[in-house]
Amino acid sequence: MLFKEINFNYAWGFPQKGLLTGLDFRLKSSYNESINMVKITLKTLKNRVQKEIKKTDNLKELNAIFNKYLGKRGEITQILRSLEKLPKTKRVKVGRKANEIKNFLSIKLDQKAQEIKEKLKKETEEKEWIDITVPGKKPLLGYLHPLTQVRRKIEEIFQAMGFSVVEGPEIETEWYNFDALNIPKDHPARDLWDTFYLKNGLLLRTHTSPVQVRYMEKNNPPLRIIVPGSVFRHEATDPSHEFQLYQVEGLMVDKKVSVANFKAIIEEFFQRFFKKAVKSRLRPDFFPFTEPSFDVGISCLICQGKGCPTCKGTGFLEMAGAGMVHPAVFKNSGLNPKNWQGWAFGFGLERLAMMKYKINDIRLFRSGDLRFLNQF
Ligand code: FA5
Repeated sequence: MLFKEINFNYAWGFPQKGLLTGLDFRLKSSYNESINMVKITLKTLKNRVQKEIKKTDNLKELNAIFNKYLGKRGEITQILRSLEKLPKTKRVKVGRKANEIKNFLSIKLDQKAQEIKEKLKKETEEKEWIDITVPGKKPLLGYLHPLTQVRRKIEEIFQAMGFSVVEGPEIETEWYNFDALNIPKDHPARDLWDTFYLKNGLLLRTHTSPVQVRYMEKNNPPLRIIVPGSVFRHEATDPSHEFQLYQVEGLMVDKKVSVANFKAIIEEFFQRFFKKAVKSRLRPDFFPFTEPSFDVGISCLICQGKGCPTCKGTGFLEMAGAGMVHPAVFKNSGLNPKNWQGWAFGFGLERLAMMKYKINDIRLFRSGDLRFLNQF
């Protein structure tokens, strides 16, 4: 009660407008009495603040206590301010006392803040405790798909033999995929390639051979290129057939290029790719864009040529189509066939990978089966 009254009037003798109710110290009390009252008020406040500090356990409340008593408009601050109006002798005495209390409470508030912070820190540490001695979880490392590894190896070998690596579009026109390669419309040879046609008249390229024409249109011979890339065929799948596959086209054009050059290059390639001597064979074949044409096979490394489902019991697996560039293709590419000779091939990249790693089913490559992929 005392605190309430005094607090209400701590303007003591110089009351604020409308504040003065019961105690007008200037009129009713002497300064001494007033000073005593202030001292009592301060003591009361001190006890009260201490109790409040003790009770609280969070920084927000603690801050509120500070503002309530020691902040700009805090009760103790106001008392201190009102001391200015006392005569100097009295002011010093009361002022010292008031300041002592103020400092004491400031320290208490600081200590409590520290205590709360420590407690919070401890709690967080307990919650977020990390045992640095526990063995770490090994992150899964990504690695290259076996077909990418094989493609890079093929590129490396051919680049070392002076070939450039070139790309072409997977969505093609009929002209580049067929006509320019000497496969006219309605010619039965088109049936060799089961084609996915798109609604806009374009198609998914069925082989990488269109890039021969695209490249020769823009680059003058002599030239040596390989063209790795995806091709698409509307085919049923089996252990050696996929409907989406990678091919690697090869093209060499110069003044005098022969089948002997082709054989030498291809055998060197097999040697470097398989890192051992591999039995290869060329058999006559037919492609409208090469003349003569042949298919390139190697002895099946899965069954060592004995015959298995992968090589369809023949002991050999067809790896590529090849031949000497047909004069019509040179013409369609803007080159005079009388001036140039060339050979071309088209490998199935999956088939090469199957032989290298002894994989007996081509469908495993795109199965997404990690038991398979983790082996490479
Ligand atoms: C062609 O695609 C010709 N463009 C190749 C060529 C290029 C001939 C240059 C002459 C000159 P072919 O359809 O045979 O040819 O395919 C070539 C190779 O691709 C085959 O030897 C085989 O290794 C691979 N291949 C073809 N179809 C599939 C398939 N469905 N699944 C997996 N590999 C295939």
